[in-house]
Amino acid sequence: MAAAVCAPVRALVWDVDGTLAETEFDGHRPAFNQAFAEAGLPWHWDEDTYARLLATTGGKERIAAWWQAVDARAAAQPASAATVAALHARKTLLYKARVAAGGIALRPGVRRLLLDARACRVRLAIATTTTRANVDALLRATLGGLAEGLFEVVVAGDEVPRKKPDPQAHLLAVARLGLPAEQCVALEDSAAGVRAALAAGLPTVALRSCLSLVEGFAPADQARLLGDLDGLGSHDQPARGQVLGQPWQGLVDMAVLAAWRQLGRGRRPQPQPLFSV
Ligand code: XBP
Ligand code: MG
Repeated sequence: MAAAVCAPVRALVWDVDGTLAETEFDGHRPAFNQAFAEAGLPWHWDEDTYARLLATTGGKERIAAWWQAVDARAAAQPASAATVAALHARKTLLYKARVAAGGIALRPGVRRLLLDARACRVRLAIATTTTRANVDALLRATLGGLAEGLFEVVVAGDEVPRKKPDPQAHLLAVARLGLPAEQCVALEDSAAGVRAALAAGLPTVALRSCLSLVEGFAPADQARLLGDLDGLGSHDQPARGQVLGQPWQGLVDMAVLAAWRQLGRGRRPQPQPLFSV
């Protein structure tokens, strides 16, 4: 594809969990549970519980919020932060091993769109609340050698003081790209991710995941989305949903994203200022 066709979009800013791959319920959740079991804790997060807990973004924050809910007195002890950190470190190792063993695949169409973006010289970035080591493990396991240098900018985990739905991760990704937010497109699956990307001023396409099917989006956020789809689509299963409020189905590629950007120019989300680093 000629780069000029994609000109209105100069970068894609990808979320990881739920967007690149369905990692939450069969990747992160069992890793948390195994870390709890190994530590002798009677904690177990079933899918419904985990779906609720995902409202707290970040694994350490999620463990701390759970502990606070089940035993506020113990969670308030000075040693609790170290316990959370140790549980989370173990969980990260378990998650990476699960991913390296091939337990998680990219969502349909992700590889195709990454390759299309590269062919169009559209730059690639990541803005995620997950730990950086998890991102590297997922990219290595699913993309192999192609992962090398594919994403020019990766903002992950604790690199920003406040995680999604705060826009800091997206704002930092865009600042590192050195591009105006309106020349990028964010791809997100969760309510928190959509809220964050829109608040950073990024035209945003929601790719609904297992999580967003459960939680949905706030109507005010949904109304500001460029697209709200069930995925990127594949040749045997086109994506379905809405684009700029109209029903749409097809394959999401760079030409399609660029055309949506042209059409959606009047609906630009307003960015918030970047925190000082
Ligand atoms: C999703 C998250 C992450 C993972 C756990 O991130 O909220 O916290 O559930 O990762 P995103 P860590 O959708 O932004 O990729 O345990 O490494 O924090
Ligand atoms: Mg996500």
